[in-house]
Amino acid sequence: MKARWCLLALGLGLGVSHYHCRTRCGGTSIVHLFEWPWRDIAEECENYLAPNGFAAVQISPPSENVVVTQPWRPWWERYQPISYKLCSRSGTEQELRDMISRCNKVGVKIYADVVINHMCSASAGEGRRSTCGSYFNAREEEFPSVPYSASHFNDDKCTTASGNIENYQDIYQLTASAAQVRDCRLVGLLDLAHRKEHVRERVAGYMNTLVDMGVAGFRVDACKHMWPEDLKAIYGRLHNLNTEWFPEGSKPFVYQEVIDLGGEPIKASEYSRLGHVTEFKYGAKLGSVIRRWNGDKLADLKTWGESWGLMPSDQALVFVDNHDNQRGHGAGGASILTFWEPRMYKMAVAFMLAHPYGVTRLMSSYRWDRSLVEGRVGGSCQDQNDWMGPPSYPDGSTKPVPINPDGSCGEGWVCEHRWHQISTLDALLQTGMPAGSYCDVISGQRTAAGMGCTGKRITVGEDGRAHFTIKATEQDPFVAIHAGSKL
Ligand code: AAO
Repeated sequence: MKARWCLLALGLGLGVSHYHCRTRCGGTSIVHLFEWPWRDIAEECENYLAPNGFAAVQISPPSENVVVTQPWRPWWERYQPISYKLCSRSGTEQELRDMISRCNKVGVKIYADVVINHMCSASAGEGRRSTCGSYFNAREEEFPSVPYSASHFNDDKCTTASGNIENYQDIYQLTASAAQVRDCRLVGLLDLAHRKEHVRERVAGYMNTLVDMGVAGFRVDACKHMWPEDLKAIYGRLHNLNTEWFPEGSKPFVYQEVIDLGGEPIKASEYSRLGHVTEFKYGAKLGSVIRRWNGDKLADLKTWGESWGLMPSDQALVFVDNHDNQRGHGAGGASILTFWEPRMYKMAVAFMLAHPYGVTRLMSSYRWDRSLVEGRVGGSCQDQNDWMGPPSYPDGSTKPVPINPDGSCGEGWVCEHRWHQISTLDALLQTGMPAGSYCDVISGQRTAAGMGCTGKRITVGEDGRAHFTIKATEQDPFVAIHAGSKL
């Protein structure tokens, strides 16, 4: 039966400007410019993101971190804070401030990835091996630049022998397990005691410094490892957004990293009353469908959404992959699609951007010299180089992001957000409609005489296919034709 309607959408998702955006509020998607220098982000906001309708950039942690040299300057050193001073591999405080204002000026918001659950590793030693040169003593839990001292950590609360999280799954000792995940050290990282007034004050102070600089929201790292009531107390202290760029009374947009793929006592739903939450099932399930695993078919995606066991759409922050699971860290499993499999990846991202579920976030990566070996789990493989940092100079400082004449990025930066299949739909697609010329009812309408069209004309060939070009920047990145719009 020939279709009577054909609707095609290329949306770049949602904009967000409120604490907890519950309705579609214009604008477009977030892009995580992973490890980008602040100077390059400012350029990208002005030259590409604003013109192409992106709403926001997620930036890598801006706080001072420990400098790790074994392995050599891994990306993950940025998840080991030493203080809340704002100098990092991405640049100085002044460069950060300049980037935030230049991006805000062109309508691209900045969301900062904030690491507030912990400080550096307990085995990070002592000294000034840090991105601002601040002194610290991990063994004694001394961070004078904040200041934090041993009494500000959870050592007294953690009951595991190692002091580390030893078991996520311990569903039967619900309270003990939850406590373990929240009061013990995540992979050996010194766990802050957020029930303490001093810690709440320091953490909120750090986040408010960023808000006052013009940041519009936060990706809050490792929320699963903090008690919801402690986070509520901290969020409650956050300033309203800077009125130089945002309406009076605007609240920071908060999205919380909680890995909940089921099977553990701590649930993402415990955090959704505080802000958006990462929906890790999204990428895992979509990857499985696009790979056609488990007999899944693309057509099944027509029911995509909460009926697939995903959290309510207005609570969800979604992505095809993130900086962890594109390199086997965190969670999501083998079905996760990444830039290493471009054809399927583009399909997944285009679907995510066109589908109305959740607040969407694009990953923008750099390439590294993968070294895949047999993993601990049979059949799985592990990347021995999953630690490798961004394109850098011998001194460890991050290289700029060069833009090639064709709009792609050079020097090992992948820039999936610049892939034209992601920013522009330019394809010959099956419409299922009878051959003929149709008026696109989104961009226009048939003229009174019926032969003209005030909008786009779509020509459907004998095989039912038609060529569509939809740029992400179009006001309404949709095309719709139906039997009645045939010219
Ligand atoms: C580095 C070294 C460590 C060293 C440490 C201290 O790699 O060997 O001990 O320094 O010296 C990043 C890196 C870490 C790095 C860390 C600090 O990924 O490798 O450690 O910086 O430099 C958990 C957390 C989650 C976290 C994830 C990586 O819940 O929040 O681990 N992600 C965030 C950031 C991440 C960062 C940190 C937190 C720390 O995005 O970049 O770490 O700031 C289960 C649990 C998950 C748990 C995973 C992994 O997942 O559910 O909550 O994530 O295990 O531990 C299936 C299951 C799924 C399970 C998964 C894996 O998929 O369904 O539930 O298997 O087992």
